Amino acid sequence: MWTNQARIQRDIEELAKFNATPGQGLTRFSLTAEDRAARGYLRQEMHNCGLRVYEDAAGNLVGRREGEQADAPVVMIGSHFDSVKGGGNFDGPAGVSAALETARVLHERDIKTRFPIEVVAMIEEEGARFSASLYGSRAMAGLIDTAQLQERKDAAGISMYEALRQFGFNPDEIAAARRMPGSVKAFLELHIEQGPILEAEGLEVGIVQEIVGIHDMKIKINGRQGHAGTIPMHLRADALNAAAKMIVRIAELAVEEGEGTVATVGWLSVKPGGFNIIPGEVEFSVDIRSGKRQHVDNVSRRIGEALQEISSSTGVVAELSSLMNVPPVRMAESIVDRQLSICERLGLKHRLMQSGAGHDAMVMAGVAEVGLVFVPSLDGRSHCPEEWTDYAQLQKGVEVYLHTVLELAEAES
Ligand code: HGY
Ligand code: MN
Ligand code: MN
Repeated sequence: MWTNQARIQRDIEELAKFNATPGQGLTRFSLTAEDRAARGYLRQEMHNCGLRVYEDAAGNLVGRREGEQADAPVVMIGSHFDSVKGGGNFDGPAGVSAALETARVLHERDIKTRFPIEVVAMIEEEGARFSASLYGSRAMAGLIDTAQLQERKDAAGISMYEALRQFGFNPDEIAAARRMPGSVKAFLELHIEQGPILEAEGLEVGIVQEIVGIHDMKIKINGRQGHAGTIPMHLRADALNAAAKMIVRIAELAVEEGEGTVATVGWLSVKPGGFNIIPGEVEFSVDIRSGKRQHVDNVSRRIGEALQEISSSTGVVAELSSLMNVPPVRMAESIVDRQLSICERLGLKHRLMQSGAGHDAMVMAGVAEVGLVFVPSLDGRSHCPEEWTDYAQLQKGVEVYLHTVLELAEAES
């Protein structure tokens, strides 16, 4: 193998140290002290393998390696380094390490490539702090503006605009993060599967053909706060009771839609939150996904209809806001074919598959040809402290990734 398993393992273990909740999974939100510490490690590793390091206007960290052909479009490789709350050590960092390790191999073997290569560590892919998922890649695709940065706030009410400024970036220059059409030859990502298929089928590598469409929304239910003992049931506008009816209905709508459509309510907040107070205000998230855009659209529409029915029958006022809506995306056939032949050549057991998880690659597909390589997840688990991929397994995926990059960047033979 060209890659070095110990270096890959060190990346994962070092990045795992930059964690706001040690002992309770990994929490590394964007533009925090943990982000800054991780950035410091990545910057040093990029520098050590000869990359010119810079940060783009969105706050993504980039290491650039020049190619032989001046002004040629870049082969961009990487993933995200922010995490969910209490997540695992591999979701994102596995892909950042794969890109770093690729750059290390190019450096130590002094391999020239026709096209320049950029190693990218994206921020706010999870949207765990600002509810702005796939932010780093959406900024590169020119889909983020200052109004959105001011609108998206964290739990403490700090806007992404303010957080970027406090971190040292200038949010008013966000448009400069956009990669112009034709400036990126390809975007290649390695990621853990986060599901059970590769492990269940005893396979080593997944070659992703398509990523499901995702519609993320937030629903706010405004009821009438009151005393839990004095208001008769028929006179209440109980925000939590209405939200509960809605949440049950959302799951039913996904099942009714069928063909693998999923819908998840991941977080919920209740105000004021007292055992003897009728809740006045509830907010919760909704995440709808399907390989077919029509299913996502149907469930989204039916959620709006159900919200109206439940509101009128319970006397609450509901507000639905759409946070992000990305259609299903197919990876570039040419890259998929290339990856399949590399797996054959390396003798790795592999299969084509769909990704139920969202990735920056789905947004970068609007900018360049994209490819996505999966490695197995232990027990199919992710977004939890139990998330794990054996380092030997991860290295096999990185080998496929490296050779795909060598071909896409037209490395000298
Ligand atoms: O939500 C996702 O699928 C990804 O983990 N951001
Ligand atoms: Mn991820
Ligand atoms: Mn994730």
